[in-house]
This record gives sequence, C-alpha cells and structure tokens, in this order.
Amino acid sequence: MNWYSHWRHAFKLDPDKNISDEALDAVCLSGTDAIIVGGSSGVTFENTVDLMSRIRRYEVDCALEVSTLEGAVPGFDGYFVPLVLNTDRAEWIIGRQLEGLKEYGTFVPWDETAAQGYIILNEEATAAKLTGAKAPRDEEELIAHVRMADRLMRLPVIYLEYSGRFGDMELLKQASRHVSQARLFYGGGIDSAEKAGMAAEHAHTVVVGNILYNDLQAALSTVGAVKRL
Ligand code: 1GP
Repeated sequence: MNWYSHWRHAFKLDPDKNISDEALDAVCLSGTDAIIVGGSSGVTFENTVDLMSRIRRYEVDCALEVSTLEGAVPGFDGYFVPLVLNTDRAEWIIGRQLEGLKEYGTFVPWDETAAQGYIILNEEATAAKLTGAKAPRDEEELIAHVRMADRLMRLPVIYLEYSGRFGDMELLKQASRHVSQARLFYGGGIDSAEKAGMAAEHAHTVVVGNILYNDLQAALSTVGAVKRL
C-alpha cells in the first residue's frame, strides 16, 4: 500500500486560482479522499504555500504535484512528480525532473514521493500546449504508452489527462485493462455525478478540477458518485 493507494476521488486545486474559505471548507469536508495541489501555469512558492496552509486546517490528505522548481514546497502529505510520456521534448520527461533532483535531491521525502506517467489526451489542454504533448492517434498507440508506463518503467501512477474536456470512456476502459501494477488516475471534464461515476468504473482514482471553480454543488456531487461504486 502506498500513501495514495486508497484514493478513489480527489479534487485538484490550482494555486493560481481563487477559492473562498467557504468553498474550500465544503471541498475539504466533502468526503473526498484527497486534495491534489497543482496547475499548469502561474504556480509560485507563495501561492502554493498559501493554499497548502489553508488546506492544512483539515484532516484530508493533501498532495502536491511538483511541476516547477519554484513550486516545490515542503509540508505536504505526499508529492507527485509528473513525467509526460507522450511528448518528444525530453525536458518534460526527465529534463526538469533532473534539474529538481540536482537542486533538492537530498530533501526529497522518498517514501511519500511518486512519479506519475502522464498521458495527455486533450491537445487543447494548457498542459499539452506547454509540453508539446501529442495525443496517441488510436487505441493501439495509447496501449503502447500504458505498457511503457506500467510494465517497462513500472511507474506507480498512470494519469490519463483530458484536462478541460470529458474523455473517451471506451479508451479509458481499454487502457485500464492493460494496467497491471500502477494506479490509474483519470482527470478531465468531470462536471456531474454521472460523468464521475462513468470514469470511476474504469479508473482507480478520479480527479475533479475546474468545475470546482464554476459550479461547486456539481463538484461536490461527484464525491458520492465515485465512492458509492
Ligand atoms: C486537471 O485532470 C485534472 O489536471 C482535472 O481536469 O479541470 O477538466 O476537471 P478538469
């Protein structure tokens, strides 16, 4: 068991976006298994510390996705380090991660740190544009990526990322069949209990992001839908 192995549902909060104390209270007490702090742009040490200290008032697990050197902040329960598997720009696969290890390698809490193999399927997502990710062309190519992450690299987490758009559940289902040891995270476009439930049928962990900032009640409704299954 890893520190994140029991998570079925997680909310992803962006340090660069505003959330009121009332909304944060509802999110942290929603029954979700965890809060993941992360974003693709505008993440700084200050806004990350600020959000962490606000979430820290609650008992819910709180993890940081470390995507920049500046945003590496101590004090979280756990740390994810994303590796983008479907880009040909090496800086996003191991380059920046190596820079991070050169700088902070001795301080990394290894027992609470896990790599995430990101497969970005929505090319319109900020993360895809930033990293030059090219969505797998078909199921075969997606499964090759899953095997690379799960079997060859033995990454502990595979993250099928559709950020901003609800994904193809058939592709998610096919991907899930080829995962042997990793935890499969799904994120993207979940804005209702129904969609959350669909993703939860195939993913180990369902991540809900943006809808939090647009329709809090809809976001909260996803927790029960996932955890019921
Ligand atoms: C983003 O996968 C998460 O990294 C969630 O996506 O914001 O579209 O819910 P959404």
